[in-house]
Amino acid sequence: MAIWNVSKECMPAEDRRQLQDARLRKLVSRLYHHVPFYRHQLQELDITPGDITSIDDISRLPFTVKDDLRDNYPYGLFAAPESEIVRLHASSGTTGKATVVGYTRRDIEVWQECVARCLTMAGVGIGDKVQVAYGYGMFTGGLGLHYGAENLGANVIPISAGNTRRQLDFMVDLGTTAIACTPSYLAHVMENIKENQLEDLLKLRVAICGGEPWTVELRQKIEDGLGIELFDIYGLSEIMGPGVAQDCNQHQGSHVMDDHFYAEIIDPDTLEVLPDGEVGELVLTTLTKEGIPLLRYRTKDLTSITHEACACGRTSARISRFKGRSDDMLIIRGVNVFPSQIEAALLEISETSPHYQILVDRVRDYDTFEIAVEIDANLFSDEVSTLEKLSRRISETLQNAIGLHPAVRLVEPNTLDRSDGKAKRVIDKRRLF
Ligand code: DLL
Repeated sequence: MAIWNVSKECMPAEDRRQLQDARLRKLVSRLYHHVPFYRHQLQELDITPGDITSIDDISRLPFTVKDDLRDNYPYGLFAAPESEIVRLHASSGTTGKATVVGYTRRDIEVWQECVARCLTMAGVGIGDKVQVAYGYGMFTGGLGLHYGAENLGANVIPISAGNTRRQLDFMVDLGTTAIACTPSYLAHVMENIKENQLEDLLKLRVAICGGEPWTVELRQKIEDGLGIELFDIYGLSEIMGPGVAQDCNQHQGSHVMDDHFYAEIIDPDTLEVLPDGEVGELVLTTLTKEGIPLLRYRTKDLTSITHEACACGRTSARISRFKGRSDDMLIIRGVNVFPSQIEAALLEISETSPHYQILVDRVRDYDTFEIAVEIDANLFSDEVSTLEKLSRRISETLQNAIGLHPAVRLVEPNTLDRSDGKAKRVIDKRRLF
């Protein structure tokens, strides 16, 4: 079985630092000369590229937030000319517009390498059959895992998300040894495997799960239920996609690919950098990206970091299991959703009022998603079919806006709780952390 050369992940701390120093210098110079947004920011701070000499200088550099990508939509933060961009992906923005990211050929190579390194950490290699059940398309999950697994030399089964019956047929017939999908989808797949008594027909050994928060309890339940080992892969499209970090077989935190992504933890209120072990917001700088490199991107994901070497021999920084987010983004069935997107979509429908509630729960490890909307009391005297049509229209509008079909419940005015005068927009009953 081919294993990715782990020398990069095991390099001595001093060598790693030197690499990061050199890469940060090059990055700042690239941004200063190619991205007006960053040039203005650096000029305002009175920083020229020559002032940044080592990775320790990173704390002098400005932060980037998701809204900066939205404000410069779609190409404003690109540092490479259009002719060098070979792929575009997108994820949810906080309002109507998505966040668009672009990759040069070199960026795709680095991404493949990072995912191949993650798969190697999970013991996957040549001869393995990797069923990629993340969605393909603008979401980075499917293609990210696909190219990484192919780069490693594994057999890729590019089935994409959904259609569980077909997933099971191929899993059995093709002898899938590794599956890559969201943990909640894997829980659903497990139920189906059990219902159809397929356990003895499977060759499944490992699962590469991520894209949404999940608990150690869910991991344990699936590991016990299927007799396989689960790995926790992390990433976000603004930085690259899956493969920014993953846990090894020690499962003591996720190794950050920190020859490519420099990780810091900050206090989200004071923006001070926190020491190892303290929980705060993960901030990532893309040290080698060409298409859309970002300085100190605030991920809003809450975790802590350690720089202690791991028992597996890797010396890269490790981040602990995520403890939540510092913003209001929900991840429902693996899809990122901002309440502001839902509000903007509802406001397009004249019959709805601005009073709504988003209810999310998890039933048998699967997310349920309902929107309750107050509508004009007079509408309730209309025929039932009118209300059904309105519900359908709301659900379709939301499907277009956020990519998910919620159940819609139409309620009379003043039904939804507004205690303290503040609307409680989101009721999330899932226990994710
Ligand atoms: O979810 C990339 C990805 C795909 C990662 C497949 C892993 C597997 P986005 O759609 O931009 O990218 O969403 C990124 O998802 O900021 C986290 O809040 C959350 N997230 C991703 N992986 C994990 C994980 C992809 N392993 C956002 N644990 C991130 C907890 C995760 N949260």
